[in-house]
Amino acid sequence: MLTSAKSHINYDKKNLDDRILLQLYKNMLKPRLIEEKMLILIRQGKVSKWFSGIGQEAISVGVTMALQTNEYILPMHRNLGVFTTRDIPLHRLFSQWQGKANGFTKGRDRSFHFGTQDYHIVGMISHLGPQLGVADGIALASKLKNKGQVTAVFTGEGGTSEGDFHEALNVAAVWQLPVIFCIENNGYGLSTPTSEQYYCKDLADRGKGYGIDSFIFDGNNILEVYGKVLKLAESIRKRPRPILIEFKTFRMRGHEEASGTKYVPNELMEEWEIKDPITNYRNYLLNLGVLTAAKDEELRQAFKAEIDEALQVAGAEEAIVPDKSVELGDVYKPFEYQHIVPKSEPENIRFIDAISQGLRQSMQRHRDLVIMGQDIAEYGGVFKITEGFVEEFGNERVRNTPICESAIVETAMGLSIAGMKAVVEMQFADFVSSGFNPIVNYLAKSHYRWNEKADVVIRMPCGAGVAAGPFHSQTNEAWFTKTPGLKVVYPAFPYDAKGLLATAINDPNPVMYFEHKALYRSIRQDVPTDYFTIPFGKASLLKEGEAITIITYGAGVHWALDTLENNKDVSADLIDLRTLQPLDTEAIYKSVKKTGRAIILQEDSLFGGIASDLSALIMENCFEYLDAPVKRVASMETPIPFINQLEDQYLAKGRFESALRALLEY
Ligand SMILES: Cc1ncc(C[n+]2csc(CCOP(=O)(O)OP(=O)(O)O)c2C)c(N)n1
Repeated sequence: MLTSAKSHINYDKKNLDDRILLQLYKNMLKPRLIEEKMLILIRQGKVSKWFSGIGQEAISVGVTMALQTNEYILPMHRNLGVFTTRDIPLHRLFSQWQGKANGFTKGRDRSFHFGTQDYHIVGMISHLGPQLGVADGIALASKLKNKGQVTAVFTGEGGTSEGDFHEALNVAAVWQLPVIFCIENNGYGLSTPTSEQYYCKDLADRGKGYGIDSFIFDGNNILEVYGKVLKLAESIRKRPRPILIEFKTFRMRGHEEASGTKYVPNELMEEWEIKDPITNYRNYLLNLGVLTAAKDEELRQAFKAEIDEALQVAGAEEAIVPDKSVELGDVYKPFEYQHIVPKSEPENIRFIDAISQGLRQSMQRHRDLVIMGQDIAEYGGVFKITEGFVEEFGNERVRNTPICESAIVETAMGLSIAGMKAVVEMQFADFVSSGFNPIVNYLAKSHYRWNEKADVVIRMPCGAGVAAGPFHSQTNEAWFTKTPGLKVVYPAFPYDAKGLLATAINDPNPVMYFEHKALYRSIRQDVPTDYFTIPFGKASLLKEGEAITIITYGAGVHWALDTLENNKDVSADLIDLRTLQPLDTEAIYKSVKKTGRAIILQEDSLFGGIASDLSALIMENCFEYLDAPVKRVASMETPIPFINQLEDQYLAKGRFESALRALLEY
């Protein structure tokens, strides 16, 4: 039995009662004992990876106990104490770590990479930083709905070097969001010491640069962590604003169990060993008389029994049997499309007006919809699509953002987690590269990983033909069609643009909505003035013919129409795909089986584009019907040049007619 000794941490219990004092102890002891068991299981090969939080328990436990149970926490890989303090049944945690179905990811993601709405916990993705911006979104929802709730989000000191950290802090400051940013400074990021990670004295100093109040707390002192965070949380609930806390602590084991700590000087280990948050607190409670050695032993035995029992439950659970349809069925959240037919008279409007009208009507319909983007509020956006929106919907729902695509995509995800909807306007589709990581790794994979929707539409003003050069002309849909979990919409006409945008906003899955800039003011159509929807995954057959199938989308549709206008003798089916994910393969195969010839026109450069996959699909599914090889026509394998004559040469448009003729003559 352990006995009492001196405490090396200065505790001050202030007015905390014995019940809380003891609860804090129990909540730290439980994850410690789980971890000790885990170390044995790892040696036995029963758990694959383990990121130890031994020595850092006071931070997870103190912060979690300072929050209310319906306030969101976004923990990292060393925050087991967050999960156990929220009382998640241990057998479910063990199932999660063993990749079993009773875990939280059905064996699809490991360790702490999961969230659970039941416990208001949103777990990390491996990339570390993105959840900082997600916390902004959850906090924004709390603020917009006057919920008076705070959100706590964790990062290691290593993660503070990522752009996400800086973007998230800045957004939280500019919008005064109730977020508690918790840095666990444990001395090392994998093998990298703090001296190679940042140059300022304390990471808390970063708060000043963003106009955020910041604090340094002893991360090994449970009473300091709990007491101070409790006070701050109370204050933030009343007056929403972000704060930054740097918790000083130390990582007592390797980055992960297999990697060891050879690079850590012994003196450091020894220095921190005596500051162990549990041993010291135990001694403090023993001296105080709140805990006795016998009671402590009793607690330990009870936890060990609970752990063993839970391990048995998880161990007895059957291993997952792979089933393709189950896996494919969880990539997207099921969406019951509601077909809404327009009733009003049409009006002849431009492509851009249709998008603006569609967005406005969705804002009217969905009170929980927030749109965010650079210069979209009073200025109306660089293309003026949101002109007049602030007057109608107010600045809370039509939000100008700082220039930080990643944090805004993450904020949109946070809004979705908190039950709202978001549309993000990329100023130009090209700039999505600065928000690429959260789109392809966070939004796209959420439903598959932990059953959480990403109710976000990203508007992508894209495309060439406006002599705008390499960074304002790209059509980068192939960056996204490649990624399971995203839907990709690419209308070519005002009617489709309006109806598909309405559907994109209704759909709870992440949708990349491409709107071609060259069509904005050049294409007009009669479009009903009231709200209507168009289903995804239905191509439109714009022309019917016998000799060849032309498949295209976006500006390519208009290039093909012009070409057919100038080649009246060509009898072609012209398919406008309208959505690339889901893809209407049925319409493609039906037409190709009829004509026996297929040509695919794509504005993007050739290699790795959607045309290549369409070609492969046609070969695989219609080979016996083909009278000629499938032809892809795309733009040159260069970046998009600026000046007109170079841009014209680059674009597929100029090569389409000859390719069409050649294929017909094959
Ligand atoms: C974007 C990205 N880069 C690198 C890694 C590999 N990696 C995982 S954790 C880690 C160290 C993180 O250090 P820190 O943020 O201080 O947290 P700690 O592990 O010390 O708790 C690294 C380099 C990663 N997961 N994601």
